[in-house]
Amino acid sequence: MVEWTDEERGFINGIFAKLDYDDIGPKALSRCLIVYPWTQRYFGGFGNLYNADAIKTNPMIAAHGIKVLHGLDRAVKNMDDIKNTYAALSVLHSEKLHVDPDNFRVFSDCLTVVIAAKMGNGFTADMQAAWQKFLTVVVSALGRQYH
Ligand code: HNI
Repeated sequence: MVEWTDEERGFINGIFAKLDYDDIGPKALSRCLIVYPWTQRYFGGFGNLYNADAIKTNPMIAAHGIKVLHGLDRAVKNMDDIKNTYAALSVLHSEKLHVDPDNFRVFSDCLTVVIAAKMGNGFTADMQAAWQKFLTVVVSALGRQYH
């Protein structure tokens, strides 16, 4: 089981408290689709992904980015049991959506880049350390039902 210090909990809650889902969600997902174009294959039904501008202005991608960030809420609210919290979501991504679990890491890196850009110098190394740990646990939990 993952242990969290009070400081780590404080950093993670602090980042989420300031997170503008409607801004960061679309930016993180569109960045993922642009930087790692193979991730576009899962969004074939999402309309125009023809180039970076099309991806950044695609309302379905924006909406989905917000949805994914709200998916992270569940982890913040259940920090001591992230594994079980994501059991069903892991099954969904594995068995129904067939998302390669490597992509969870790729997306989480994009999310970190977008948050760092937004927070600037406020995103300290200690904060990033807690944040990377949080995302590592999330990525691992989402990948757990793959076999
Ligand atoms: Ni993901 C649907 C959460 C990463 C592709 N995803 C969801 C839903 C949530 C969610 C919540 C909605 C489920 C439902 O309808 O019941 N996804 C998350 C989280 C992460 C993540 C928390 C990582 C932090 N998903 C990814 C990645 C990809 C991905 C990296 C592909 C590259 N997800 C999808 C697709 C769907 C999806 C595709 C279905 C979309 C749709 O509406 O058809």
